[in-house]
Amino acid sequence: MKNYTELSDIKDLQQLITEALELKKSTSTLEIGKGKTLGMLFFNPSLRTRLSSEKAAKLLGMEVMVMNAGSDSWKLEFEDGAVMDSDKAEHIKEAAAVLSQYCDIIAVRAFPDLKDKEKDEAETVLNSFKKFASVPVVNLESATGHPLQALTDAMTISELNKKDKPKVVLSWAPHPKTLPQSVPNSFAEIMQNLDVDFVITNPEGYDLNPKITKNVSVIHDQAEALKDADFVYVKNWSSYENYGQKLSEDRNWTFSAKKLKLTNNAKVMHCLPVRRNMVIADEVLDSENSVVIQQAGNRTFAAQAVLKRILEEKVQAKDLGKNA
Ligand code: SN0
Repeated sequence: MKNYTELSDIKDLQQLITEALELKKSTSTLEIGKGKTLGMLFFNPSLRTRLSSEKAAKLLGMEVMVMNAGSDSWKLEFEDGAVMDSDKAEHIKEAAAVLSQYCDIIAVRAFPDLKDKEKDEAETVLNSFKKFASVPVVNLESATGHPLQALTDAMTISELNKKDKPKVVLSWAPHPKTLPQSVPNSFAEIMQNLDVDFVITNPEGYDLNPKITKNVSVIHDQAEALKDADFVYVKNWSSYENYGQKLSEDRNWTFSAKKLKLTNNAKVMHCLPVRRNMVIADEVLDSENSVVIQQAGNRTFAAQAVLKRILEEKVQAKDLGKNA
């Protein structure tokens, strides 16, 4: 694996999931990352992604450097040819090249602005790091995807599943803010690569990008969609059609005990942070059905599997005498 910026960077999903589950059982720190540094840049807040990635890197023997790029560093300019007379003091060309001398892997979190669909879909921040860094780049949630979360989700479903082909439902929920489509996009993408019966349910106007959902059935009647579900992934996202807008805060979509009763005693998932009693009711989050804590725990091992793959590829490339 050269970079991990999108799910298509994974060539063997089942094998990577197996490896992540094996890493979870292992108690030893590996040597492969010794003398190597992971640099993480956050343009947005984080709890799990930051700490699980740091832990994953350390379990591989790596050193870790973290920076809140939005507040601690110089403001970065991404536009080619810009006359830099604004508040942006440093161009990504220098920043990425310099960081590449300090770090062996650069990981970046950069949410969408949710104002201009084309601009967000261009993934300027992530792609600029890919373009101007000379070391591998990892996506810690970008404008359109959260592949580390999706790998964790797939790992958690594999770990808990007892059926040949479980029914998995991605269920929209109300939220006071407008949130990215990144988490549901990546979840929808990875579910299409697993042997599951996958359904999405959301109110009208909240259909995700059809290029991502492809042939997945989208059911606007939540009760119908939840029938016989073995896993329910609850998540809010802002409208894709009316880009970045909040069209509804309909509490009828909150995932409550009543909704849970419609399922096959489903395991309930969420990437966290979760707004209690808005997205998921206390009675569900505090029940045996909720697996959100186990899911968050798995973030470490999904990240560890990915970082390990990247380091292995670097070692291989070096052995072959290539400039890795
Ligand atoms: C982010 C999102 O993409 O939905 C990160 C999830 C991993 N979530 C939020 O920004 C939630 C913020 C809030 O105020 O609840």
